[in-house]
Amino acid sequence: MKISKFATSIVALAVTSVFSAQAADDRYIMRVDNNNKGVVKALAKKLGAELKVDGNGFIAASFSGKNLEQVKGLMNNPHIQAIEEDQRRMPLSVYGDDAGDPSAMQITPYAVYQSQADQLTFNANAGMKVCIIDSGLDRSNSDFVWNNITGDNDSGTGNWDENGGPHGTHVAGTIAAADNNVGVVGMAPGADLHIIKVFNADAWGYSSDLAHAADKCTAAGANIISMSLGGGGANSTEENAFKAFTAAGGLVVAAAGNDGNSVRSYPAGYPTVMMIGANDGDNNIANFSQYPSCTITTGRGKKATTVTDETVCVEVTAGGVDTLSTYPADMATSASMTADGQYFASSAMENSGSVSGNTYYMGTAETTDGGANGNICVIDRGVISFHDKVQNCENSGGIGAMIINNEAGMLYGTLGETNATTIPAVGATFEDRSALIAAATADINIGTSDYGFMSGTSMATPAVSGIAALVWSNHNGCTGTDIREALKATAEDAGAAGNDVYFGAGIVKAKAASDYLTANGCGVVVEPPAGDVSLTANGYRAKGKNKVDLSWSGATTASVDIYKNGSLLTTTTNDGAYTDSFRTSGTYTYSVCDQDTSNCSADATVSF
Ligand SMILES: [Ca+2]
Ligand SMILES: [Ca+2]
Repeated sequence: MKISKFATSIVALAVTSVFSAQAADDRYIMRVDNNNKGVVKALAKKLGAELKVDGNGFIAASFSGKNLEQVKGLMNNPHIQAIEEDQRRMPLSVYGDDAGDPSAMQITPYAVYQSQADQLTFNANAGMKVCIIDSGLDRSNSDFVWNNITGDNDSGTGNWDENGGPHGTHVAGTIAAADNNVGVVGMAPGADLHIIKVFNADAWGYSSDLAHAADKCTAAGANIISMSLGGGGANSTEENAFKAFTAAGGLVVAAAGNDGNSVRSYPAGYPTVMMIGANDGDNNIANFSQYPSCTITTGRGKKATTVTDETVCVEVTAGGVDTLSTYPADMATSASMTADGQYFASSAMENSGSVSGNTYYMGTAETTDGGANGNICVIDRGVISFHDKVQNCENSGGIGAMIINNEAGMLYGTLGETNATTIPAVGATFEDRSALIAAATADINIGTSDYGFMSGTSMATPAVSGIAALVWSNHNGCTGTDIREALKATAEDAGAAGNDVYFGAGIVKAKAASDYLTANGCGVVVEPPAGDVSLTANGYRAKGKNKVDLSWSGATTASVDIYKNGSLLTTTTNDGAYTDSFRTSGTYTYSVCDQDTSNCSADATVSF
């Protein structure tokens, strides 16, 4: 089996900010046929309105000091189909990165806040060590406590502290970037790391590499193995390596995969490995996060049996969309932008450089405009290409350009394949539009950086590994399985109510998990929530009879109810096994339930 790194995108973009622009008041939307828009626009202007948006089938304008009824009275025109208030729309991000430039200050990524990692202190004396199997950790990044980091060289991939692409360095920063005054901060800042490089620029390895790597993690004394990688197909040698690591008290964490489908990836799909999905800053699932079912079917056709097992699907999620972390030096492209001295979110479009100056609002920049000379052009998206807008700015003497989105969110774009422009150009969010247009001065900076963004379950996985190290460092008498159970027991439910295939138990919460262990101690046998009884049914013939061996786990009552084809077959001791015996042929469906409850296993079916 080939194993691949999981990263959906290496996004070269900016320092994200959470400033929200103040929407202009007294704004109204008028619906009007495009054919008659000119008449209505002229009338509005004549009445002192300021045109805000010239849309398809509508215009938006501000009428200073006028309420809706007054505007309806003024704009009493047969071409206008409707007039309504232009409601404010604010950015909805629940969690955001700090605003700022990570080369100049320390930025806390949103996932740290979302997972409560900022509410718990990493205990460096507990000796927690995370073994990262990836593409190496590049020594050129200074945001690590390098004395706490070891690694293994591999003849096939080269030195562990030289990058085989930025992936492994990004992953390592999410776990353990130092809490200093620069860059980012990891979930378990400064934690001991052991780096095993199994990928290089070709970006894949094999199951045998992982089995061998797991042994190296053990030899290095690691508590946690973190794998932002995977591929199709189970492999018993590989599975046994992770089983042994877990049995010895460790925790193994791996990515669900980024294909946005229900395929089960390995190693994440092995029961001893904790599978991690990715969510965004708004507690939504990432559209790329894989969601395999929690059931396993064995046997074929009539002999097929199905078992529910919550360790073969996503167990928890963490932030993994637009995750800011460490890069090998200068390997990331970044943009930063300020307006009137405050940081605003931006994305790098094209052309490196650093400019500062006065701003000039160019509208949609469809022609050159002498007002832009010597200034930074503030431009609305729409009508013509990004490239032509920047070209018109530059041809007008403009020194830099910001193009503002015309729909919610950040404008990510490039200037096309034949870029004839040279001035730095960035994208900006629609939410910041008013503030950016109102600003008198701006700075735009596009350059290389030691910090950048990636998205993937690869980014959520080290977040959980780091959170596990953080929680575990405060409860170091626990086993890895105790930590895994505590993270699941205290995850915040998201998506569909209760456990679901996208989120598993939900979004991990470090403080809640630590409090849970403080309250309950290690070694707590977690009572499975409803629906967690698992059942296998094995059918065979013996002594002229059809026999079905049922075996189950997860039931919590002293006796269990066994149902056959929807009817109660028997109530028997909860000892995990029962054999049914009969002579008739046909298809038989079994389930096992906590006695007198509806907490039941999934159906298991046998045919004779
Ligand atoms: Ca730092
Ligand atoms: Ca849920």
